[in-house]
Amino acid sequence: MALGNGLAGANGERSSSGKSDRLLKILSKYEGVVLLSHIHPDPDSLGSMMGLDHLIRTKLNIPVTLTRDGFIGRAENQAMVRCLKLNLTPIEEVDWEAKQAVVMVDSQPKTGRHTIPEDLKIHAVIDHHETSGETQGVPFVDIRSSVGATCTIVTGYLMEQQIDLPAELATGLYYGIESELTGFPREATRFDDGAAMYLYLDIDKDLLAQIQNARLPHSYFETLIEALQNSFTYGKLITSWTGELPQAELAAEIADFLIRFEEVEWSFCAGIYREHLVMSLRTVHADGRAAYVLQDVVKGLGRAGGHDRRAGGSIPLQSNSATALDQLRSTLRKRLLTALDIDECRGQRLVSKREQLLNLQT
Ligand SMILES: [Mn+2]
Repeated sequence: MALGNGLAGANGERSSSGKSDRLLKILSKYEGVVLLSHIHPDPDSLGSMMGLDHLIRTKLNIPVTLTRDGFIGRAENQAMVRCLKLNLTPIEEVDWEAKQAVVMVDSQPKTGRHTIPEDLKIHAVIDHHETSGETQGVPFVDIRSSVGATCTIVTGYLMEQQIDLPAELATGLYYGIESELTGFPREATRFDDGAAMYLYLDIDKDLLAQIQNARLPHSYFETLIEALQNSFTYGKLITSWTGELPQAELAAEIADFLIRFEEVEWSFCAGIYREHLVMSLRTVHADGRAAYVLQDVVKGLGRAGGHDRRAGGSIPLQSNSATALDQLRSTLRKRLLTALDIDECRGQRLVSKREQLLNLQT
């Protein structure tokens, strides 16, 4: 099928099964495989692990362990795990044996996004992030930053190997791609669309709808109103500050929501999660280099990474005091304004205090 060749050639390669053949050859020397993804796995990580699990078990018939680093908080992601019956081993419970190969998906080593042992040997890295990690000495590396989702790359492997996809797997891979490609401008290539099309007929549409429309907890609405009440615009930028986040991924959801505000080009949201300030940055610009902007903003304080339109980061909090937190926020705000070339100015509330009070009285 032409689509298969297109996907396999995403990296300019001519051979239609080169990458997956090489990956399988490397993994075949081991008795089992452990699949890792970044902390707080998202649908792209989960779908990629599902796809590789199926690929490895079908072709090599060796046991595969899917892992979970940190918690999965986002309702849709929890629904994905539940509806698609994913069996995830908490990363701290993994027995690191030399006989097992370790495959990292949707992230790269030494990017501060994992809680694995420092010296753990990684045998393969499959990713699409713009910001790079350390892959020296890793036997198999397939990083394509132009591709919209890691699930697209993994779907390509399954197509190359001509493996039938159970409905739950097709659903997982499809949702992984879909969730990475939302937003405008789309960060996608024809390979992403080709993979999505290839998967589409095999998806369980009811399961997909259940995941997309996952029921939301009370804390979601509380945090949302807190974020809206603490949103400020500075010219083309909107910032939003929340206190404790009920789950780490909420900062990203709020930044995604605020970037649709017609008066801004950049949105930033930060909240506290487990002694860290968790941040998300979004832009409407296709070539916005958001990941590098956020890396500049957190320089010397924490870590960040991501893509052109979307970036995430975190800063370990030294102290819980309100003053220290205020100071950190003010530093980040100043750095953001500088990085985005916005003159120092007073932020305008998205919803004025007067309106907030009036709303309470009605
Ligand atoms: Mn991804």
